[in-house]
Amino acid sequence: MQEKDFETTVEELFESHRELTERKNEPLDEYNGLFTRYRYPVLTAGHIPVFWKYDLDAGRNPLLIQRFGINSVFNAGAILLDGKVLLVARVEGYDRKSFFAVAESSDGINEFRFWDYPVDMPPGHPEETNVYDMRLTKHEDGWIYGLFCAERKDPSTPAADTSSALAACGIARTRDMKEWERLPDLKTVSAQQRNVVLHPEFIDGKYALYTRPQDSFIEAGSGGGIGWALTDSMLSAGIDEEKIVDGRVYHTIKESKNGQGPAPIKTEKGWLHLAHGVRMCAAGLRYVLYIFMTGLDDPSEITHRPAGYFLAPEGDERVGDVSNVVFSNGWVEMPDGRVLIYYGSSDTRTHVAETTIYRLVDYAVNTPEDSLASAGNVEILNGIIGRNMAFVKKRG
Ligand code: M1P
Repeated sequence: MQEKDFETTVEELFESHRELTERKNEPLDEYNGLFTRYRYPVLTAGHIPVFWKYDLDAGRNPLLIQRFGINSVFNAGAILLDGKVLLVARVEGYDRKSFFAVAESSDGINEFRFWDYPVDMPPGHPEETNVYDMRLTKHEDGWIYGLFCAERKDPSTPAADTSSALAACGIARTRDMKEWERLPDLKTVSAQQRNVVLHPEFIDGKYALYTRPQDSFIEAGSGGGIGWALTDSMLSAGIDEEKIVDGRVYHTIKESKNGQGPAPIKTEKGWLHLAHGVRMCAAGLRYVLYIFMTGLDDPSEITHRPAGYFLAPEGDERVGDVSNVVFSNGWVEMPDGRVLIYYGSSDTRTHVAETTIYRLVDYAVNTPEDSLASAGNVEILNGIIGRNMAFVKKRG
């Protein structure tokens, strides 16, 4: 490549990156009363700065070859800080390793831009291989905590087994999202943990965690479900007991496994929770998002369980590295009552959906529960139809 070509290509790369990050997002005109999807993902591999991927020195990289490929940007933790929405994205390289990187937007919908450097997160264990899916919690103790999955090769398996992994809950804290202090991983009696989330308030003077105990890396096994546990300290967090607050249920959207999404949001009617549910089908695992509400007095007690899913993969969202998946570990309550839900689709990209606290609470409180059988659900449906018939007849 000639030097002129090198410079031209560099300029083109920066220009197409600028066009992508500055593209105005548009709400989609599809009504369901629950949320509004947006046309474009807010973060993709294309949003990664050019200067992360290429060595931009013509002497060192005369062929302008990409030196650090990024495969996907998904499953982002979210926080509103100093008027900006910050996403801590799971960025996965061509090398299959994930790391965290902060992207910032003024309105939470448009123009997310990555900070110059990814998060500098020290490993919590010498063998730690992969970290992902950070949940951010502004805790009443004044710190912002990031809890995430920290994964390494399962030491109990033979060396020839190069796919069995061990998942633990990594913990870090920060005040400004820039300097992170890595704390010891959560000590737990369960064999593995993923999807652990810190509750924002103290409960009986202790830190409260939503957990997801599991027997093995993929399968929930005899564990599974969203658990609840208390720990005295986050500096050496440990739990002896977990109670399952939202278990797996036969023939539902969470029959294979489930997990708490972001930290719950406090409302007048209770704590609002977003979670993912997983079921098995001929196409493999299908991940959807659902909502539930827990009590203000006892955030480990479910008070409302609207039936089925809240948001499921649609259209382009259905296809990616791990197809048929939506996953959320970040949402933000805006000062005007809007809630911006960030969700990854098919382990590839990050989207936003917009709703309000008011709608989410109405949905949680007034949507019928699953009766857990076809006949019972038809009875529920007949009730809705019956109550609507006078209106339908009058309308003609
Ligand atoms: O591949 C789908 C999801 O699988 C895992 O979620 P869970 O622990 O509930 O099975 C995570 O690896 C998640 O990041 C991923 O999106």
